[in-house]
Amino acid sequence: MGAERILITGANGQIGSELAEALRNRYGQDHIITTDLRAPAHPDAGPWDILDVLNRKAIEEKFRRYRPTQVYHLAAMLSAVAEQKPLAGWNLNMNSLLSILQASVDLGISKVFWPSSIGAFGPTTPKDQTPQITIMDPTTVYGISKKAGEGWCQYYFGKYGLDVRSIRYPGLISYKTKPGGGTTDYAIAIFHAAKYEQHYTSFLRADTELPMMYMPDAIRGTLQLMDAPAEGLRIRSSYNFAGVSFTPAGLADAIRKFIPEFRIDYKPDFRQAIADSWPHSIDDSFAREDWGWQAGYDLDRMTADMLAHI
Ligand code: NAD
Ligand code: AKB
Repeated sequence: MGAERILITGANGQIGSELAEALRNRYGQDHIITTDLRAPAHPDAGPWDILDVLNRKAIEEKFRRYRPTQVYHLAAMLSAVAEQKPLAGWNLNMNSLLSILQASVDLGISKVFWPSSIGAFGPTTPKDQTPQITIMDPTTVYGISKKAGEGWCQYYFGKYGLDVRSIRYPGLISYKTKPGGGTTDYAIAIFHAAKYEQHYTSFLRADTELPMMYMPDAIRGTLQLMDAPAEGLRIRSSYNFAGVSFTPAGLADAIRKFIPEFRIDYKPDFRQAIADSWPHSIDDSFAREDWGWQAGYDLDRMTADMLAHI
């Protein structure tokens, strides 16, 4: 295990900051190199470097310098921000992935992780228990980039044998790092507002059901997929991955079990249309069968833990 060297891009973000901590606990501090556009919040946590993933030469230079055995490519623009600047979103999400995939082949990286999203699905995708293999007609630039990215991952596996693995994350909920501008971010902001103001105005309607997951489950599942024997992985585009599905009204009810005076009202904005195009719940039976995935947190357990830590 100690021989692994892992480089993470976009490591200062919501997922990267917790993934880096988990990987450092497992492989040792010096075996994980975190990279991003800026210095990390905790520069003493382990080796870090500046890497702009839009700079292909810089990617190659860092791969040569650190000789990683695995790369987690997390740098991206999330759904709500990308809708504000679609071409920049496409450029970052697509071109960085292509550079990482090609540099990994050229420089002999043995394993790559890249996250897709429930955003890769669209309005005519079956909404309940969305199957692994189904209609994918995303209407956001974020979703278009995730769907195309899945195709490229599958292509690099098939053509070059690159061991690239991927998960379609649902909306991730965490308290350690702020989210980066997604449609599911209400489900984090609501906890801060509930605890400190006892009131929250949701930018999604009360009945907007979306697939979500608590970060500790997401990190555990990601490491589980990366540990799985390659020959058992039937999916090389991206695995469906389910935690818990709920609506803003349902989450407010769960919070009221701990903060009875909490109030919520609703002022939907442009993010409503994005949420309306996404599934309600996910069938993750391929992940369960291929690498033993099982979510640990339900809504009440997650709510209790979030409120205890915020
Ligand atoms: P985030 O926005 O919190 O973090 C992204 C990081 O990328 C930031 O630290 C940012 O500084 C960095 N970055 C931006 N442009 C860069 C560049 N040119 N070069 C290097 N770094 C750059 O995102 P996140 O929530 O941690 O998401 C990570 C990945 O997981 C993304 O691919 C995202 O689409 C995917 N994902 C996230 C969620 C979620 O709910 N958080 C759900 C599904 C998929
Ligand atoms: C977003 O809302 O953009 C992300 C995601 C589900 O991909 N949280």
